[in-house]
Amino acid sequence: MNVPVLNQNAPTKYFDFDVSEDYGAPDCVEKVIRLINNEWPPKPMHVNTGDNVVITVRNKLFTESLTVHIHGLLFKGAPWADGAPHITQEPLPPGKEQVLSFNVGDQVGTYFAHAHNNLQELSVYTPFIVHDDNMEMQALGYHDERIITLSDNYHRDTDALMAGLRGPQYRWTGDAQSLLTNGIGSFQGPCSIRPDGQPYPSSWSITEVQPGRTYRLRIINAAALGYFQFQISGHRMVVVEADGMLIEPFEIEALTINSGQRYSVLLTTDQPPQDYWVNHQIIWRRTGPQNGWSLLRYTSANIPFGAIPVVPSVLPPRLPEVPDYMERFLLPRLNDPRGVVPPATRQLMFRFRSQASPATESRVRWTFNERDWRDPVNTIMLMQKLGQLRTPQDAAHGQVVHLRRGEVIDVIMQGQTNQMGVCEDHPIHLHGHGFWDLGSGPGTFINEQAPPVPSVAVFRDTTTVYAYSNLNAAAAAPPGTDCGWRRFRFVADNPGAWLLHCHIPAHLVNGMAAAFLEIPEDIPAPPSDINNWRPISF
Ligand SMILES: [Cu+2]
Repeated sequence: MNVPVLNQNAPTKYFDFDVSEDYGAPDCVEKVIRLINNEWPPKPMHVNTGDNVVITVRNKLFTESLTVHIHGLLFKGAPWADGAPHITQEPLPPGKEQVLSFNVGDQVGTYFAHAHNNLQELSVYTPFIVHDDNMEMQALGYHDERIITLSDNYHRDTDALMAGLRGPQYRWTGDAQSLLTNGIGSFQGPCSIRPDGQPYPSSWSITEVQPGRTYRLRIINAAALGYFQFQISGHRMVVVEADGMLIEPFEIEALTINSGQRYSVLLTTDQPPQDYWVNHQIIWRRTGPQNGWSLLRYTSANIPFGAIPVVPSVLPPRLPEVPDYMERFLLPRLNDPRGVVPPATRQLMFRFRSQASPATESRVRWTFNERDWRDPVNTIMLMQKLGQLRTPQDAAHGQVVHLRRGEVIDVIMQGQTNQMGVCEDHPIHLHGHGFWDLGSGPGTFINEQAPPVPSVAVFRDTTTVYAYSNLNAAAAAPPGTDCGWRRFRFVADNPGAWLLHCHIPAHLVNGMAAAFLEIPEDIPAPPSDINNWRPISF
């Protein structure tokens, strides 16, 4: 096995990542679910900064190919471990195993692993936490930590949803049926009884805390569609981390978090010992499930075993949907050099919208600069290595942009109305990089009229292009009308091929992506097993 990316002087953490399928009921309604290492909810993955990580991915699904991506990790020196399908590898077929090897470098914070092929990330995800010998614990003054993964759940299987999105008839996925916390939830009240008479194990996730302490809650949005407002009754939160970067702390009553984003908040358990409802609800969309409940339980509360809590009849009041509700507070910590924004050397504009295409194809495609991403016939990076990729554009139907070492790339994401003339919000994620998130605005981005670029900015990997106007309204503008824009900036310093895409999987599979082919001459040789996976039996 060729694993050149590991640091001989660092400890190595080994993980199995077996993905299989079974029947289960994450929200009390039975359906086909995917398991990680035979479990749902799966166990979080914990490593330390500087660790080597070796993950053996085994595809024990019956029909679907698989890739595993760790969202937010940079994979420096190990771009082949990124798990972007058809970009850094061909998807792993059923009955095969693959080893992902990389070093986490100096990254610290809250990340998550998820499957990345087709719509698999709807059902395969688990936290990936990078610890740092309690340095952040001491700096921030908390006693312990808890993970809260927010997601959504469709009763229809991902295969059926995929057929709708990519089949000639085009059927939008629609809203999820339930909102989950740490992989479980409740569609309509407590769980009913299984056909064999046993109760389903899920209803509401319970986060147990002791009184009189300060906890770091690592909050991950792994949803397919939901931009969430998250809050805990009776408690305020102090936000301290955004996508792995410590930020200047600020106190807030409710957090807003888009798909793919992570925040840490500090929570002080200074209230009377009892159960407190925790809620996440969908914002920036007019429809969707309203059952995003879980519990914060003080261990001293003496809740009788088996007691069934009564869900509040009303949701917490919805915040005003303004883009800068939280973003105006997001600033890097003073003296953190990572927050200093360098001048750009090159600007790239990505206009994106959805378009109806002829009925002989998938009827709706999302395009970046009029090009929709379709799976290239072979991996972009591998083709580059083999000398088969003469120009980046050879590889794909979509857009591949070549980046040279040291370029400072100013990216403008210009959102436009969809095929129905409606503006939507889109979480935008870049692989292989963090970026300085430089703000957003309504309408059309014009350089001369854009707000000045701040001298310091939060450095993260997932941001939002807001709808700004016309939110889910009846069509009021022709398709392709500018809705709003987002600006971010990054340095081309990580040789590899990196996906830039919408983190709504249903948009991604309909083409909403482009790729950067970055410093291709310095991309390391591929692992010896690339696209030649070892068989397993299961
Ligand atoms: Cu989108």
